Amino acid sequence: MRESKSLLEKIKNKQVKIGVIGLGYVGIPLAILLAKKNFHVTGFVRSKNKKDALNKGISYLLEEYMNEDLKKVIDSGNFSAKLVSDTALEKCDVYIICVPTPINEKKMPDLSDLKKVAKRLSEINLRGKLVINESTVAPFTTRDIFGSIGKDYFLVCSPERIDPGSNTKTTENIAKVIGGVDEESLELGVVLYKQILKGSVIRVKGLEVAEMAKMLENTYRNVNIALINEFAKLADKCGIDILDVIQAAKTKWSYHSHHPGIGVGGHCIPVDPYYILKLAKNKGMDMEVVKNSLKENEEMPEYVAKKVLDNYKPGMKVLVYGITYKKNVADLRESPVEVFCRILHKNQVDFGVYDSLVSSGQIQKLSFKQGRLEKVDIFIVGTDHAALEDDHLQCIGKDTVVIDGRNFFKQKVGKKVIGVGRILE
Ligand code: SAJ
Repeated sequence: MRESKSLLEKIKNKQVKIGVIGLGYVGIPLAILLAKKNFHVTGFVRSKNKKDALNKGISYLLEEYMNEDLKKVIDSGNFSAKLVSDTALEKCDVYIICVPTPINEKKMPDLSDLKKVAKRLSEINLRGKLVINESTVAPFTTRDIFGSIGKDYFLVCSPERIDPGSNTKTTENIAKVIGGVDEESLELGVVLYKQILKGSVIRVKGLEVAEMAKMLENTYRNVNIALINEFAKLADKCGIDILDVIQAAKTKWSYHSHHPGIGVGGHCIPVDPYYILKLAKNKGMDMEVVKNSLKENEEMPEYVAKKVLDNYKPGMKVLVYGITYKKNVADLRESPVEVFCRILHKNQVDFGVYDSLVSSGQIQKLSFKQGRLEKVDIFIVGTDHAALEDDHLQCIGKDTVVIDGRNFFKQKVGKKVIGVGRILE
């Protein structure tokens, strides 16, 4: 019969050994936070290169600030990285799983990383230990994959809520939802998170409520972005400035504003709704609103590309400024701007790509040309990085047509600014 008292004591007096499995955008900030709060943390990764980089204080996440923090916790002796195959995994008392849950080319959930972790954990004695799933999954997945991998252990689901690129919404200060397979598991998880989070820790009834809450949060965002994209298309047809409309609508207490743009990227918002669609299908139900919203957002790169084609003539100089999925973030995953560039390529548009957060090697790896900050005939905003404020001055002349995929420009620049749901001329 399992008992949670000794583990609870060890968590309270920070004697537990914590294993964070999966060191990426979620795992690294979490491991650093735990180590900063004087927990003993081992980060477990699959690749030797990542392990060695982490132990040298290189977070390989491109966000510089992470490296300093990493070096500090390594020097403190509270953090080190090991291979997930290392026997050190068996010495942990708490496992926090932060591996990716992407979709495959058929837009179906890919749970292979989670299943590999479950298999690895099933090889060790989990008695009296706590397993926490932070990876984003649909309801019933945590139970299906981690519910029977050993005897007499505790199981919790607390979906990550990272906001990459934000220095206000950090791992430490966001509210965190947590559900347990039973009361004892939940209590252990709540006590642990309360030791490290300044934000509130929200107990919910069971693993599935926590899983579905995460699905709802991100599907809500996808649907609302789709709604404003659809309104922007209508605004284009009506000659109404969508930003004026949003400013006006924002004065209503129940309106939560989103902005139209070239598309929806990242490893959360365009991905997570496919997980809930799969569950709905398994339950014999279609979710038309969710399906149509995904489609609406996925069509935005094409919608903006058409604006380029309407203004492009062979021989023109064209620059795509910014190719990552979101402003001030160096991540290319699911970037709609990459999709947009492929469409330009397919239509024989000759263009260069410039993104101060992306190396020319990465741009060439995408088989695009490295662009330069110079006067061009067509200047396209793919990602509205902060540097655009200054960089655009080197690129936009009086005859430059600007295709503003992020509605960055609030005043007319160049010959005219063609936005998404607005035109400045
Ligand atoms: N986007 C729009 N219009 C909007 C908001 C976003 O087109 O009004 C686009 C962005 O350019 C980007 C994509 O959608 O391509 C996703 O944007 P995001 O701000 O949601 O960026 P993420 O993926 O970093 O979202 C994260 C998510 N965090 C987690 O999943 C844990 C998301 O849930 C958060 O809502 C979001 O941060 C946030 O709040 O900033």
